[in-house]
Amino acid sequence: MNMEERTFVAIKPDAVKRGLMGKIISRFEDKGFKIIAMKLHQVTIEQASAHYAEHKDKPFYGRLISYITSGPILAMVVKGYSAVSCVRHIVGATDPDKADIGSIRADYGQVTQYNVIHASDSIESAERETKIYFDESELCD
Ligand code: 3AN
Repeated sequence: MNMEERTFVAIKPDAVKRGLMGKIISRFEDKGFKIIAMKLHQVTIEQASAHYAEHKDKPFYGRLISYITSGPILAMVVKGYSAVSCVRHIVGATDPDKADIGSIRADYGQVTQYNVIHASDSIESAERETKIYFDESELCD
């Protein structure tokens, strides 16, 4: 059964710099999702390390932390039916070259390292990631 859920989404620094925020936000609004929190935010090293803790032993970890802290992100909490899986579908596979045509990463990205956008992979990750970037009082739910 479809359930209303909240998920955490971040438009990454390269996409903010490229002026893609409006186009990307439209994808979620066009689908009918509600954006219940949003802010342009410079990620701190502490937030980046907390967000990507599961990747800390990966060879790309250092580059990932530099990338996500290289300029402001647009952090959002998106709400809707099956939001976690549906948003991941709209976002596309991690590698933009393998992402479905029409997904955000396929349309706007070229390589995995600069893949435009982040979206939580489970309800638990969404809760955890939302808390890294937002106070509960900032959510207009
Ligand atoms: P997703 O963001 O699709 O859930 P994860 O959680 O596997 O993918 O990876 C988190 C982030 O780490 C990716 N969005 C990407 O920026 C970076 N990343 C993942 N794999 C690689 C890789 N092989 N090379 C460079 N960066 C990577």
